Amino acid sequence: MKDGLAAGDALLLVDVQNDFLPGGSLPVPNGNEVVPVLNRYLALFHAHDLPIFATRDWHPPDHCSFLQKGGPWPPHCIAETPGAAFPTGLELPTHAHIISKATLRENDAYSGFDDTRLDTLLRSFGIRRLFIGGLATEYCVLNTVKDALRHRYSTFVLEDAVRAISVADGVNALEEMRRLGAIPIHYEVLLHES
Ligand code: VGL
Ligand code: ZN
Repeated sequence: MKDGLAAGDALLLVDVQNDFLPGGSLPVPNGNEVVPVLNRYLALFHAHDLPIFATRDWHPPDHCSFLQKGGPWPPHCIAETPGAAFPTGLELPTHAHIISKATLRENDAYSGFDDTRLDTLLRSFGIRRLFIGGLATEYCVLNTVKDALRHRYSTFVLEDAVRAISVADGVNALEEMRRLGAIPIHYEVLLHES
């Protein structure tokens, strides 16, 4: 980050949902810690009048990724249930754009770009740089960042606002993101350049 926040920048939150927090059905260890940090990013982007996007895992009750269907995960983020909701402490502005993903029984999707209108929406807003944080580092954050780079967005990873299911896999995922061209950023640094 050299120039501070500007037109064409957007914040993208990935799957900050109750089921991925401690006490949820697929808890990310310390996943709750991203909430206050993301609130600061939300306030900063809001103060700069920059658009805010949030993906959410939004599965049917018999989704293919669930253990009873032969998938790898316990049932989680079932559409319209409290587990799929954003945590009450997350200060999403009312104008935030919500993108639901993996909504069909037969398909899973780790990336917010997978079978959604996200890319079209970002383009309609003239977004060129994406600032991405959320859960979990080595699954939906990693895959969303890879797709953002593939779609040629300048991509920043909010390293203080991501948490992994496995700490070691999270470290490797962040390394991979950097190797692919994603730029790591921390709130204090962004704040002082904005
Ligand atoms: C996720 C596992 C299953 C994620 C979603 O948001 O990282 N992980 N579904
Ligand atoms: Zn899922």
